[in-house]
Amino acid sequence: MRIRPGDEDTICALATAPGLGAIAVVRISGPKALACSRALAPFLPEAPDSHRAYFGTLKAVDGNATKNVDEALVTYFANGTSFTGEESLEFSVHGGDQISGRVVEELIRAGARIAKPGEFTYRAFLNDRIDLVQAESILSLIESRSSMGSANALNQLKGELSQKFLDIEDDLLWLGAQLEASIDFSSDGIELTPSKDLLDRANQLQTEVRELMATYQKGRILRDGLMVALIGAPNAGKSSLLNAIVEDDRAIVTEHEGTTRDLIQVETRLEGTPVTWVDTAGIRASQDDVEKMGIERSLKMRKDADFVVVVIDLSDRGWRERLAAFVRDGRRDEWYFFNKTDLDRSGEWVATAEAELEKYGILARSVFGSAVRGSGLQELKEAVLKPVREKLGVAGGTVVTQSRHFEGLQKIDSSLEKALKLIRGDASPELIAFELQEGVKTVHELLGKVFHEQVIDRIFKEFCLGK
Ligand SMILES: Nc1nc2c(ncn2[C@@H]2O[C@H](COP(=O)(O)OP(=O)(O)O)[C@@H](O)[C@H]2O)c(=O)[nH]1
Ligand SMILES: [Mg+2]
Repeated sequence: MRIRPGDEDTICALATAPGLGAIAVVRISGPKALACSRALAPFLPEAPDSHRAYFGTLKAVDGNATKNVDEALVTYFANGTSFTGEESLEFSVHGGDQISGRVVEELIRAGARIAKPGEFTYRAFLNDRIDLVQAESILSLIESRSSMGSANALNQLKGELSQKFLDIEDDLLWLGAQLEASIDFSSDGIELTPSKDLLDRANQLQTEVRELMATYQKGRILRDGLMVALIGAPNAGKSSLLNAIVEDDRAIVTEHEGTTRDLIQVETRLEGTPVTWVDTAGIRASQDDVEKMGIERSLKMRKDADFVVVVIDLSDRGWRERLAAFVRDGRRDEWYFFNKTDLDRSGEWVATAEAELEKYGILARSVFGSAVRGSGLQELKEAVLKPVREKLGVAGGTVVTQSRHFEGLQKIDSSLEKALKLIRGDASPELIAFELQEGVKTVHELLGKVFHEQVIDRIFKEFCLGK
């Protein structure tokens, strides 16, 4: 199928990562794929078998002479049977950029052009091999950073999420048809008597749309992982805690206040989920400009992070006042790490503190420990993981990971909301039908059934070359 200029060209590119490797794969796709390939791979028959690999020597003309380029395994895919839906071939050659670069050059000389980023996937979309949602899943699959993330992307590629969108479209169309059926062409004009069934189904659909929207947070964690911020007063031991957790000397630790001035981020994995720990500048009133900017970043991080740990130094005489201030200004889901328990000679710190924490109702969100001794770390990691486990639940189920899909669902939800209001308010059927139609349109945009040049460009631009 051809929509834009260049869509009918034969395209080629290196499909594997550039650099050293045992083999490199060059892919070519389009109406002239075989003709271009045979210029370089004369051992290919005029009518090769689809999905069959042919082995032979690649040859290139160099002045008057013909030179051997490499020995290669060339796989042929007939028109209509390949990933792109077009005639395609894959050249598996020896790795390194030299030979694969030469193959690409020769294919271009024979009439192909270099593919744009994501253009192979774009072709698959153009030729109806996949819809837009599936195309996006390919990118997620390549970029996924956890096994759960890649499993989810694979489900999306198989069409699980697309099917959900199609189901929504079906329901919207059903509602539209019911609506028409409930129009009463009486003598005094058009009257609408919506059946209870219509309202029920519309409500039910809205619930389903919202349930799907609710998976987005889980989807975001699958995709991006979790951001955990360590905040607190200067010298509470935030940097020491970071170093102890990631088991590496990443942040500078000194006995001087105001040592950490910028955010320090270290990524780890907890049960396969990427977790980024962020050490921050200690929060206090400061005259120093640089420190003040650092503190602003700490405060922003305290708002934006998925999980906040307030570090309190229990050896500090003023810890009660500090705690009171942090509880007062903080989010209600923050956790507290009471640090430096190794300095407790009386053995009474924890018990005394517990009574105090009970007053604030934060005992269940508190961990006692010592960054220096490494105690309490496991308990803290468990605390971080608990909401992840809850949100991720048991693996499986359709999950929305892309903001584009989430925004589409939001639009559908608001169309439904308007339609429901109109139905209840006895509005004219055309107005209701219009809102339902808007919902259907959004589904079409999501799946790429309507061609939005900017949307398409934005999606495929994200891909790497050769995909
Ligand atoms: N005894 C003891 N000292 C600690 C502990 N954690 C941090 N410190 C010390 O407290 C001081 C400040 O630590 P640092 O990690 O730089 O605190 P930050 O300002 O919150 O980042 C340093 O001298 C650390 O060695 C701990 O668990 N026990
Ligand atoms: Mg620090």
